[in-house]
Amino acid sequence: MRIDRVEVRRLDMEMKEPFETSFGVEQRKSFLLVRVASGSSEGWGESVAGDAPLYSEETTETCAHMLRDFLIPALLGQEIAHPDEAHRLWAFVRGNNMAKAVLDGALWDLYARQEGRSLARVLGGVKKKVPVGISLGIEARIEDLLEKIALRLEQGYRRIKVKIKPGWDLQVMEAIRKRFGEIALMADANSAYSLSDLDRLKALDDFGLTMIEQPLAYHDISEHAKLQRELRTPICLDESIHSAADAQTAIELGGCRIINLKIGRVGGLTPSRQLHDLCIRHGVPLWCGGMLEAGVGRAHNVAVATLAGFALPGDTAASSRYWYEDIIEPEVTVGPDGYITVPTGPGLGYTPILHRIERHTVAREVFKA
Ligand code: OSB
Ligand code: MG
Repeated sequence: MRIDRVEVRRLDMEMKEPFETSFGVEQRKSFLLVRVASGSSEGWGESVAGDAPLYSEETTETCAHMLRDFLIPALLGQEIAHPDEAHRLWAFVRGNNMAKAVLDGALWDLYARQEGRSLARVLGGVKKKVPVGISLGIEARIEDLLEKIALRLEQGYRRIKVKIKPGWDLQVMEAIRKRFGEIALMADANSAYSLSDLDRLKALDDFGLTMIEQPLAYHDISEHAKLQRELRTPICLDESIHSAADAQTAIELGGCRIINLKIGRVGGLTPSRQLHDLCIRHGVPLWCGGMLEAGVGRAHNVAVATLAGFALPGDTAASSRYWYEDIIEPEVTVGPDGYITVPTGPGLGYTPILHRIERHTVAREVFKA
């Protein structure tokens, strides 16, 4: 496939409710939507960076810059047989994984559509449906969080993840266990702790969490290894893992027992598969993380979660949890059993709806070979 044309749109969408983590509150999402074209075929990708560098160094604006000035020029007019080959064209660009992942995702969708197969299939996915959990933000009062948990359990979500930070942790877990008993429960700290909080972190062991996600610094692996030796609760790394090589380091040092894979954070579906295969070899379970994606990004997450190593429910909740109206048809829905049925149509298997995309578009650029 020769890439003839790339369209980059910037969208701005309002979320149904604010989402608060230890690093900030989000209620709007500004992100990039990319459409690549080869002849009469096209493919779609979505960026996951935030407006500010709170989760990672990248932002929507740095992604736009990398795409415009480096990644798209390197790709346009090139003949590639498979999306993996695009990564060779981009090898000169250090880091900027979220920018690379937008184009990678669009190329994989395009490739799958040209093959007439679903993205899940061309990736090597083995599941027809994927289990889903939900990530719940910090609330003003514990009672508000408990009500949200009750609603989501009723809807079928198969595990509850709660955002924590010092002071919004032990009492919250205690209240959840008291009201809901032995539900599958985990906590995500987004780097809100340090090793000086060891006693507090050890106290979390009493709540039988399936894991604690990224308790320490966003760039750290070695202190997580020290902490893991002190905890019974498995540590899951999110922010610290940018590649299969990082995963290898973390596994060798004992910095985690579980890995949250986010396609954007590792630079796309090609590197996601490398990381996945490494985790399979080491027997380390993966699950698919989320970045509050709109439909295109969500569809990529559903596809990757069909790979065999994704052994735990992902943060791939239904479109309606985030959006008044998603930009794809059908929307992503979660059944009462807490599973998403993976679409079987070509490519993403969900159709981007142009007039809705248009309504949220605030800027648009087209690049031609
Ligand atoms: O740390 O997993 C995270 C959202 C934005 C940034 C980071 C994270 C999250 C979530 C929400 O936990 C996952 C989702 O529902 O998309
Ligand atoms: Mg996380």
